[in-house]
Amino acid sequence: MDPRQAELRRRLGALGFDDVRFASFGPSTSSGQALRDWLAQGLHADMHWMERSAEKRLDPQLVLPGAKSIVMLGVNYWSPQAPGHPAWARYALHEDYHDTIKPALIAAGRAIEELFDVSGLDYRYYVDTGPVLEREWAARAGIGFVGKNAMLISQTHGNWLLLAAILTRVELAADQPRRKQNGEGGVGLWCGKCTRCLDACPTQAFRGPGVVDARRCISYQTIENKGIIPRELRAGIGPRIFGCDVCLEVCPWNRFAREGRRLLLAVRHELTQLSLQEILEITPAKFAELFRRTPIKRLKPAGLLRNACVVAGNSDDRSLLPVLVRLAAQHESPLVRAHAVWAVRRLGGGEQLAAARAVETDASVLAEYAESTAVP
Ligand code: B12
Ligand code: SF4
Ligand code: SF4
Repeated sequence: MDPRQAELRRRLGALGFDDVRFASFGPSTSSGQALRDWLAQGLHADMHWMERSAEKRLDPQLVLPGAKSIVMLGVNYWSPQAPGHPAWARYALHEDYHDTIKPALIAAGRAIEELFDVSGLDYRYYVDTGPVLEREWAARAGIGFVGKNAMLISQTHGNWLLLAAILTRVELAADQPRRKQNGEGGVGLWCGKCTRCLDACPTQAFRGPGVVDARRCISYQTIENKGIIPRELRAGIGPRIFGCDVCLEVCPWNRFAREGRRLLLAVRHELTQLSLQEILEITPAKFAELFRRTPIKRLKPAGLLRNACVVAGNSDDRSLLPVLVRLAAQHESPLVRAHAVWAVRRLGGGEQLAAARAVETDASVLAEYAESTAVP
């Protein structure tokens, strides 16, 4: 291998990336059909940006004309810290990784410029939000394989890798994908007969191995969806207030996971100490203070309260009724009121709600109240 490429790998590792591998843009052997089918079936819910960027996701030349290679990077975020109750997705218990990984991507770009004598126009980097099929390319570069849970699973870090990508016009030697000796690849390559993730999904979001119906996925519903969470999914959400790790946690490949160096992450594990009561009582000022710089801030207070109401409704904890009734009757957001009404009904607080209805003025809340009598 070109010594400059070996030096690039070394420097990227030193910057904090826990896995660094390369793939080439040859003639496509992509499972791009999987993305087309996923979109055609509407499994992307209202993430219309996935449709708009589909052609770019399928053809890196549309993202960076003349691109020859892609550098795929993994950042390990495993820690033994329990996700807490209410349960937060593990990645959310950090400052927003888009922000904390970006400076290292900028430094990585500089390293490419310096080592290969190219300019800033000869590469583009992304973490999560770019039009790049990150799991596909990570698998092709050999960071791991795509499990039946759709995750890129690393044989050294388990399910706990965040991914980033640098497309470049520099020609880099490709690393080998991890294939079986007979050359077999594809989704579920090292899953064998295991179906734990498919069976454990609380809302039956898998259409098949590797295929997630975002409309049924708790991660989508609690993070991306800005509106009402469908009633039939609320019970399955259980204690999960932001994101979902169920299909990751159950995977036996996590036995290889080790704590990461966290050079590119800023841990916020203290968030697991927040009780549901505290969250239900949160003010906008407290929300801003607690969730500053975390991915949770994107939800805004009303989104978090919506999720907290669902979790409260699933909690069996009747001591939450007074705060829920208050939210149902008085919160300024109809979204919050609607989910609070559902939670109160589910905890058997119909009478208290009826008493508070005197101050309900919003038609959508009244409709919700009527519908809520049919708790699944
Ligand atoms: C949209 C999106 C979502 C959506 C849709 C999820 C999904 N399964 O597609 C929602 C909001 C539900 C979501 C949830 C989560 N996400 Co997300 N998400 C993305 C995003 C932006 C695009 C994914 C995408 O293109 N989906 C479309 C499908 C068709 O593509 P795909 O899943 O990547 O599958 C490819 C291959 O696996 C293969 N393939 C898939 N199915 C099949 C079937 C067959 C038969 C074949 C042959 C091939 C094949 O082909 C596909 C296309 O090349 C990526 C970032 C990015 N730019 O890639 C992050 C990303 C995938 N998410 C990530 C994470 C961490 C999560 C969550 C764990 C967050 C959480 N804790 O709540 C969950 C996990 C849910 C799950 N099991 O997938 C990480 C995953 C890291 C990893 N190690 O895999 C990514 C890469 C972000 C990042 N930069 O780290 N996510
Ligand atoms: S993230 Fe949760 S809801 Fe989504 S597919 Fe995995 S287990 Fe199911
Ligand atoms: S839980 Fe089992 S089936 Fe699912 S990804 Fe892990 S090994 Fe594969």
